[in-house]
Amino acid sequence: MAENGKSSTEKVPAAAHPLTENPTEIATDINYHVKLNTHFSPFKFEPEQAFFATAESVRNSMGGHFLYFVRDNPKHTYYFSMEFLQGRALTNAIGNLGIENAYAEALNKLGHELEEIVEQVINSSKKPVLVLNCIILMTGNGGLGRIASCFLDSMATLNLPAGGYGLRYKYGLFKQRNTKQGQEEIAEDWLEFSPWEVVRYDLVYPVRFFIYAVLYPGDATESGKLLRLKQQFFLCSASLQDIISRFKDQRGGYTWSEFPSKIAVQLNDTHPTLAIPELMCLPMEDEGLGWDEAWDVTTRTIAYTNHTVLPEALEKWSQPVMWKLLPCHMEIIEEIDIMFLAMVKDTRPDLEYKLPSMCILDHNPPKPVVRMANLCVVSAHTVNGVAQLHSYTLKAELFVVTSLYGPPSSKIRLTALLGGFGFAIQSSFADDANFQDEWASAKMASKRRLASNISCVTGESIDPNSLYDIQVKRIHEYKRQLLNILGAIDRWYLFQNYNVSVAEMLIPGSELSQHISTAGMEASGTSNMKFALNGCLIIGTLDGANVEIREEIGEEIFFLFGARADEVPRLRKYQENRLFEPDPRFEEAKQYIRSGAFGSYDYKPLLDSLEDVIYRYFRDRKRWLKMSILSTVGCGKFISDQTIAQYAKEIWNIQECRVP
Ligand code: CR1
Repeated sequence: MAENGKSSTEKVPAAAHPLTENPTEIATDINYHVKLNTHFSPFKFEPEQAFFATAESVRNSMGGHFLYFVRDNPKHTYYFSMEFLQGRALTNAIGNLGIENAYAEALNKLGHELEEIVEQVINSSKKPVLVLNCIILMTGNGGLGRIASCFLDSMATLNLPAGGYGLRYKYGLFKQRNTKQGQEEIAEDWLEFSPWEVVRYDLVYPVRFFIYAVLYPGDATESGKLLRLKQQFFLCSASLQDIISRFKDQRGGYTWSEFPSKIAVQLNDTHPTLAIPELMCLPMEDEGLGWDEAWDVTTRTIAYTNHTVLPEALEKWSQPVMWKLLPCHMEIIEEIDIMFLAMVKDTRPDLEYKLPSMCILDHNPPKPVVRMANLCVVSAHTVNGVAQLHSYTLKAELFVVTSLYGPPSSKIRLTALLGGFGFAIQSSFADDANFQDEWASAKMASKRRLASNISCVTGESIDPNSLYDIQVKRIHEYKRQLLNILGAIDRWYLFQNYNVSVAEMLIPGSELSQHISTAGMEASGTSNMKFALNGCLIIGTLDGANVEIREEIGEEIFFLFGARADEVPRLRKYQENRLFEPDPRFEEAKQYIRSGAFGSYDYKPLLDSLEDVIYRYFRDRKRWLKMSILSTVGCGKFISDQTIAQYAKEIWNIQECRVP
């Protein structure tokens, strides 16, 4: 008997149930897992045990799904990513399977609350820092890893023969807190408590290095860089060996030339680029495949998604380091570069002047580097950006020469995260008074939930009738948090530790959200889609996916801000020549900061009179609600299921494969 008086029932049922929706049967099944679980003492049934047993019950009931692709041997897609930003696996799984209510009821029968037990999980998250006036600043990437996880969910939803490969980091997560000494990051040993892992003892592949303890080892030190490179190679090599071994195991034997008709590999940004030379190297070394054949297999298998145009974010590896660590792979990369240069000179002499920026190996002293994005662009059969404007920039400015290979697909979009609302709404509902009332009360419930959480975390109480105006982004100058902070100087709050679970509460609870990056800099943005989908109005620049969101939902319900991408260069010049007169409120806000009211901040130039418009709209409740409803209605195209269906058709050439 546990201290809290809860105990498991005495009978051990005979077996687990496949995907039942009957609460009584589920309760029996959970009990079965409590009894047979070797991780906890059998007499306890506290929230930890309940969580573990529930997760195992759900996991086992999904077991059959893992096997069904083996039989038909269809073409598979493998998504390679150095990051997967998962939310709560249990809530996610039962939500997606539509068995949330059944499990909640079953747990009730056993004396537990579903909401309470899911709190047991350490929430997979990236590294948040601080929220000022609901501006949440994160370090590290958010979108890239979150997309990877959403994509896996969508692959499952769409019954696609597809999966992901990533690393099992020991310390994948960082809790972040602010102390008087500054920001502190604590590594979280998240693996301690994961009922979702299944170890496959029979699958072991030799990879030359394995020192991979931390997600983003400090890039500042050489050893940190080396470790990161080793992690990347480890991911690529082990994953490809696994894929190749499955390919060879197929019935009826194999020939290498049919590999690309059985396998598609998608590289999530350049982090897994070493998959390119590794896919050349493995069959050439192990099976004596010739260069031409290996190149053909590789280029027909690999596709690449670019996530950024910022020069400092485009990965480059030191040539000497690569030669030391991966000499054979460097030989292959060098050969690909030579081939590429010759091909451009041969077929497009008019583009030869672009080669210094397009070639893979940049030999310029003192730091000769390998440009990973260029290697991907040269070798992948399809390259895509993550929003229309971004794909256009890639083609027009960054990778001009790639148009040799046909245009990169330009219509790839991302993710969505539904918090409070269903999706079967039509625009005709937007004016319906009853529907507006329901909408308002759903929003109010989400705002109260968020307010109560903020109050727990910070002790601050927030009036649920106020306008909830949110900006959540990793810290970067182009995202212009400083601009927002200056604009927010006379209105403010505090929050911490942003992660997927916080997002699930924060986004539905928001009414206005800031996406004000300098136009042309944000490849896509992903939270903009989630906010808009949840009926939160966007104030934003014509940048990344904002452009398409505005197009979809209608320009009259998007608060447009700032200059267009094509105006930015002129404005920069203008500012350089000191011809630019900032709004006097910039000066006032800066004065206020200098007075020491917020500690010692550094800053840059403020939201304009747009805010007056926003507050006027917000006070007109009917108008605001209508805009909020229309925002959700217009966001259908940003659901990740749509994106993945498009990838499956246009890039991977794979088909749905239904569970019998
Ligand atoms: C981009 O900055 C985009 C995400 C997901 C980021 C952001 O605009 O929404 O990718 N890029 O596509 C990135 O993390 C390493 O590059």
